[in-house]
Amino acid sequence: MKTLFLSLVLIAGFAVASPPSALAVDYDGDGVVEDDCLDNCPNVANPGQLNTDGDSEGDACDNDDDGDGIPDTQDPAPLDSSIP
Ligand SMILES: [Ca+2]
Ligand SMILES: [Ca+2]
Ligand SMILES: [Ca+2]
Ligand SMILES: [Ca+2]
Repeated sequence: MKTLFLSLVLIAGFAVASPPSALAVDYDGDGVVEDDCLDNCPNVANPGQLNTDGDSEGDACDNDDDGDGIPDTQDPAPLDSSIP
């Protein structure tokens, strides 16, 4: 019986001592972890996380930075939605 108790204590102690299962991953190496969608461009290194239009994608991977519906490649002012 004492052995069983000791085993339970050891198991409980190990569970507490183990690191949290949620690993902080940073695939693009910009210092912003991808967990919980903290990195607004998980595949593009953008340490500043600049996001002009405030949507879910940072400027580094958003093909419409100002959110006016005109893609950056065709937008005369890609960072100003007031200029169509
Ligand atoms: Ca990252
Ligand atoms: Ca990133
Ligand atoms: Ca954006
Ligand atoms: Ca645009």
